Amino acid sequence: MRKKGFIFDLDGVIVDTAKYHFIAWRNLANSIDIDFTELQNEQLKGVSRVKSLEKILKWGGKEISENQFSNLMQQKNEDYLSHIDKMDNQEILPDVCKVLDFLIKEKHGIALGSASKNARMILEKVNLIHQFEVIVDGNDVTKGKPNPEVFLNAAKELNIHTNNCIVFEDSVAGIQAANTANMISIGIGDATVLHEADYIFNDFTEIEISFIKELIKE
Ligand code: B16
Ligand code: MG
Repeated sequence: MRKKGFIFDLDGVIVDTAKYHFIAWRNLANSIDIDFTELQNEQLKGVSRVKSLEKILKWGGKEISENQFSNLMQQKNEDYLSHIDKMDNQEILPDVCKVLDFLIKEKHGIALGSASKNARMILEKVNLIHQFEVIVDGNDVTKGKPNPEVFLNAAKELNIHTNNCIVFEDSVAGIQAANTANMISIGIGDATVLHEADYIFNDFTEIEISFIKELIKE
């Protein structure tokens, strides 16, 4: 059996921080008289902080100075971090640890591949930081998903060929990034949204260890 590399996205795969992003982006948008809906929040999944604010300003038809832009970015992140600060391991999504523990026991490579610049802090909060051999996050890349940079860097650091890497992702941009990187893509979420993925599950409770064993055999 060849060692495989399993790369996990963070937000929406390991924890549901999308709800905190939503509150913080809505507060920020409303503070500059822009409406912000849950549907719009969906479109920000996997998208970097800068690109997210650019989209919100475009939706609201607003143009602002560079200085205001960086102040708003900071405002949003401070609001978001006030929620992150209260997180603990109860927020790890169901059965994520079942899969992680199995992969660690079988000695496969485990990496995080997230667009978030707060990824390390969140992993610490939920007490999973030591489970990850490699962490590549928003601080380590120059191009966001759907560019495959984050996953390619993770594979490189794991020292495992891209063909032997498997990505768990909840965003369309992330699935496209994994596919472009020639990795197996596993969508976590709505099948109609994530139809480009090689496999799709609603959540980790649907992923049997027998499925993982089959993947490892390939
Ligand atoms: P931050 P992921 C992404 O994380 C989120 O899905 C996305 O909504 C967020 O804007 C992005 O991280 C940046 O996050 O503001 O914490 O740097 O899904 O790639 O783990
Ligand atoms: Mg995500």
